[in-house]
Amino acid sequence: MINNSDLERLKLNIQNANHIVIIPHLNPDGDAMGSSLGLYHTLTNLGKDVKVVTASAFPRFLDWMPGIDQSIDFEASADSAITEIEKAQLLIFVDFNALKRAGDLGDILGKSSAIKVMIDHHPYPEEIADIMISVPQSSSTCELACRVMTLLEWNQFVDKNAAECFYTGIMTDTGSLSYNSSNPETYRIVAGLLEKEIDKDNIHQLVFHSNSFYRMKLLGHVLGKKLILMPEQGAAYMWLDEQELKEHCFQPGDTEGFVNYPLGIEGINISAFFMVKDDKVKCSFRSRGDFPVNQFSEQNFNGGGHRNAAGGESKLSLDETVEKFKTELPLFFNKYANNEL
Ligand SMILES: [Mn+2]
Repeated sequence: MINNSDLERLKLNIQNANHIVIIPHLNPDGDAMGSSLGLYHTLTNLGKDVKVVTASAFPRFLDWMPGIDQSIDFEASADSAITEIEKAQLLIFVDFNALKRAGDLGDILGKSSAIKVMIDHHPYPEEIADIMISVPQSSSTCELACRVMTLLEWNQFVDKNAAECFYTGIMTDTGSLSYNSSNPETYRIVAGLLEKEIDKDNIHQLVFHSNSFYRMKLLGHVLGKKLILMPEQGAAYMWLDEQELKEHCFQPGDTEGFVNYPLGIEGINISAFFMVKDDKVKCSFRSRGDFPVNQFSEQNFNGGGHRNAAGGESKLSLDETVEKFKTELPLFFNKYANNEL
């Protein structure tokens, strides 16, 4: 729920701030970049000096987004990222609700004396901001951010650029409105964005049909050679090591969405994907129905997220991480099946 006093404080604090920095989560996806840039355009139109600072690079399939070339990547340009954060009177965290989700930027954000706002739709928020707008029922942070702009009566500042960005996050977080999107309110927001004359078919094309040759080959490789089923749990898992990524000229974002493919197999309702990232193993989990991958990830892989979509990480080797999954999933699944969670 969004309460009125939070909205009033948000409005006042935005009105009073000149420099505003918006921060999405680490390894930003369509919803994280969409909500960052949607707010960036909207608040810029309101006359504010706004910057988007990311904790790590955005994926290639989003490089068409209006304004994305103005965002500052902390990993690539730490100094200018820190300068912007220091200059900010207001920080807006979007699409995450725990500072660890901002990676190495988390500490810097935690220590900042700026007023902090969080706009997010993940469950179990930590108290990381002065103004917390947390609505786990929302399909996406983009939907929520858009609703907030309307409630603040700033809809006229949501221009076509902002609308394209907001639409992108709703589209990517709901699999093009195929899941997590049964609330009529989502469509009212989409209708409002279409009224801004966005070309939604083109956005779909840009995001989903602009694979690089290498990404397509990598997808073929992982499905062909690295997909294992666990029929008793209705689960499947896949993994990629550093060598395989290198051989396919890996770029950030290339493995985005891979974890969803096994759910297309009859009888598979749980999917996991593991890959090496820096000195850790990045874990992604998906499910259909009520199997809570967020709880599973929280208990075993230092992660969390939504019931049907969660992330995590492991400091074990890739092989050990996969072994851990093979051991822990059946144990957790039994508890789930016996209603013992
Ligand atoms: Mn999201």
